[in-house]
Amino acid sequence: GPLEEVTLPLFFGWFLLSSVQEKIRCTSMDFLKTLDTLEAFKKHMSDFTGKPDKEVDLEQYFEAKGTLHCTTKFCNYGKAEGAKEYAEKPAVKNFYGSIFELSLTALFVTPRVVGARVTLSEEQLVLWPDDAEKEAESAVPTAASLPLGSRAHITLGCAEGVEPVQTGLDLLQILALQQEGQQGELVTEMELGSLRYYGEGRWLLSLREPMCAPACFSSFYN
Ligand code: 2AM
Repeated sequence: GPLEEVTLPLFFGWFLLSSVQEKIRCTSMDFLKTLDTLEAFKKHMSDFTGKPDKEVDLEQYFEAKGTLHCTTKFCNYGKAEGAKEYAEKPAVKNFYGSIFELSLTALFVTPRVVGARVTLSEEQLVLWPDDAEKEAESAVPTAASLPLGSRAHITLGCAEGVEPVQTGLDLLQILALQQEGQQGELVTEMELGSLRYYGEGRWLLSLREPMCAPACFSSFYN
């Protein structure tokens, strides 16, 4: 027959329903707008521009990348390690097409990306690959010692020339600093929550009220 082999997707993940996508994009834009006006941010602007006195417009700096989603397993059409094993997991088959409520607990900005941290529930962790954090070891040496699901995030935008895979790595880097006992510099209490600076252009806003985002567990082919 024509379909001798089932092709694996580019990736599996939770795809946010369109109603909530707009809300999150707005919240993220508002956050960037506010961050841009803070004296504390201006003080560290060269993290983004590479030059001391150059201004940056954060709303223009990042480019949105397609439908908002939280990747569980990047399969690269079967070329990625463990792709087939993941696709064959009973939980992946059973929950395929199901709606989940993701909890967004923080927003973060670096000179490379802007993203939202997703805190996964016990049930959602069943769909999380065991080695997702470990795979980031070359970029974040202590990543494997972070709790399962630490890498879970939604990429909201990337700086020019930056690939979205960077968002999870930058999140892990901040969480690794926290694990080492660096709590960051508390910059300000914003309406959305507390903003901390972790150096080298890394900003994390812990949300006072997590944002709830309904999302469909599915896969993406291009
Ligand atoms: P993201 O999950 O951080 O947005 C297609 O490229 C999707 O798969 C993107 O959403 C991207 O990043 C994610 N992705 C790309 N390469 C990856 C990798 N090596 N590991 C994990 N996720 C990856």
